[in-house]
Amino acid sequence: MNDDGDDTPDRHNPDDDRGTDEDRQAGLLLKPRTKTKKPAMYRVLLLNDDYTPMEFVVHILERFFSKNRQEATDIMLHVHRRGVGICGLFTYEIAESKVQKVMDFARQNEQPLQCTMEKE
Ligand code: TYC
Repeated sequence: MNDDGDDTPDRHNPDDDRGTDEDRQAGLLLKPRTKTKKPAMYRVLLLNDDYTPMEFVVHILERFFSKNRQEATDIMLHVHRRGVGICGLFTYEIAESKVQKVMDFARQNEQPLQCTMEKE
């Protein structure tokens, strides 16, 4: 609430820096915005199958997701037992690129491994 009793920006009061709608549209908002929007994040997932060798999946996790041998083995075994597991959380473009690279690599090596992404 400002001094004149209503709740609208008061252009005559120097302490009221909220600006009018016209000011905002003209880019004249005096208070700098501190909020920066966080990008939407996407989980990259590996799916289990009965054919892809465990060692191949561990290699994928090391090569494309920078996991160490222990982390890669844990994720691979999780996928093997539960059917699906998370390789990492990325922005849309990075997630899309990871999925493409994994699918290309699996195809080149004639493995049926499936990699996909979903919004966090
Ligand atoms: N289930 C596979 C096997 O027994 C191993 C495997 C794990 C395959 C994870 C895919 O995303 C996967 N050889």
